[in-house]
Amino acid sequence: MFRKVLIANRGEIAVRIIRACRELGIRTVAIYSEPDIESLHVRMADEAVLVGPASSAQSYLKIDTIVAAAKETNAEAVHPGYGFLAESADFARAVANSGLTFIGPTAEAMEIMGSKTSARRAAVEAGVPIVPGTVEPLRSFEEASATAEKYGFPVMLKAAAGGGGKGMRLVTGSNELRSAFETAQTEAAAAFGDSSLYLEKAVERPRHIEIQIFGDTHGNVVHLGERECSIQRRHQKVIEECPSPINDPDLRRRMGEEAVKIGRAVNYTGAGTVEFLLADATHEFYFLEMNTRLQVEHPVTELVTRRDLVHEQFRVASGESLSFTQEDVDWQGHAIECRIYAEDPANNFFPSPGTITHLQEPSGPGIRVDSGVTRLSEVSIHYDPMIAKLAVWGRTRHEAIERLQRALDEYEVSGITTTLPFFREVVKDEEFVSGHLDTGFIARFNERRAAAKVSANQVESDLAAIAAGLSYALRQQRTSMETSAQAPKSRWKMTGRQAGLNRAVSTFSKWRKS
Ligand code: MV4
Repeated sequence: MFRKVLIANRGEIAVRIIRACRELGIRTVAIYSEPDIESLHVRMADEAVLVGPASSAQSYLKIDTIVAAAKETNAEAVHPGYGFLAESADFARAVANSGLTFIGPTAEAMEIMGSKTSARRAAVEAGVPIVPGTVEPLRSFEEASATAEKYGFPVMLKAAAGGGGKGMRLVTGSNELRSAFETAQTEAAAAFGDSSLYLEKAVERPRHIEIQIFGDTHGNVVHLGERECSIQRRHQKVIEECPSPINDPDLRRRMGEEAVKIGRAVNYTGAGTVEFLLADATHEFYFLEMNTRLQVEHPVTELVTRRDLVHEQFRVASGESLSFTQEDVDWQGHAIECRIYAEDPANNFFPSPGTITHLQEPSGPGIRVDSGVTRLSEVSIHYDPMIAKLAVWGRTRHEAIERLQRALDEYEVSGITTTLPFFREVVKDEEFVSGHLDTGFIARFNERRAAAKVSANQVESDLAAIAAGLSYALRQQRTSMETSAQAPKSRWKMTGRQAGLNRAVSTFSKWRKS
């Protein structure tokens, strides 16, 4: 096993990796940018090296500086986490060429999966189903048009160098194809420096289901089951679960076997994720792409399989065999993860940077919080706004949802705005609770929420009318008390009536303020 490892990342994932190193007796080197000097991952590591100013391009993405930091501190290996340089074949090569171990697959495997068309070719060669469409980049609009007619609309245009939905266009008819082709090309060129596109038949109401795989250097490739990631907002995952609410062991076995075939085809080592689209109506599934890294949502797999994926990454990177076989893997209970972002759900999820002035994280039975922040942490606009992940485990999906509701109610963050209030609504949503998820969930949820707001406004304006009526009645009462000489008994009655009206008006104003 390694004696010392450099972690080429920040935030919650750097903290997660440091925790695994502690357990394995590995010394840790953190890297940090200037504003991150007091951050949690720096405080937790044994050593830390400044790699540059705030901008990622000048700090967390500087390959030469990071490799030099690893050499200077006598680290033996580099863990890239996710994001930043995690899927850069150039980085993996630079690490290997300086005599260090890259915690991940080979640069070759990363390159094959980095290009979506070459990944599709690898899947076809391995005998894994892909979404019907082209496996070579389209050479012209005419070719795109002929292929679209062949497969039939609706079709998807996607960037060959893309992934994660960038440069992607849904085309529902031939009249839209030319402009979609041109804008997708322009977007792909701007985002990836490569304008090539490919085309797929569009899958309707797809579910995004991915399989966790693991390979070692002794030829073993296994899978750890699926994660349901259909709840996404602008191609960003929001909630992930294991197992999928479909919870079909036979489907899991078949998808797992296809994912392992992909892994074997590229001699995959370490943790990887094979993404599939699953057609809601037929439960047919198709290979979409492969992520050659540890993923954000790995905790739900860890909770249900009771295995530590980061430990396993270190084992296989140091040349040991996987600590378990396919037959050893089993799945117990249900886990759900929410990504807590420093974003304002009431303002179109706009980033909400600032200082965390108060923080109370949930705990207790079945709760796991992977956090990158503490009280007084600065949430900067320079980096991903995800500050923590809340993952829960229950024996059933129902129990997991109850725990999640409880944990979300316990969670307190002040100083910045977070997506916590949004999750508190999602976990009570009937469609979410039903588990019948697809990638259109968030759009439908937002519509339901907007409609609920309209009816809440209606109640408010009705009550405002009642309050106006009460005030009027109160004034009338006062006027008549002041002007008429009443018998003592009826005066007493009127004073009581007035007190009642006063109470009603005050209750209403309090309600309006809350
Ligand atoms: C699709 C699709 C339907 N048909 N491909 C979006 C991100 C990228 N990884 C692939 N994506 C999709 N590809 C075909 N042929 C629908 C999506 C899609 C989607 C997929 C997963 C999760 C959320 C999504 C939201 C919109 C569209």
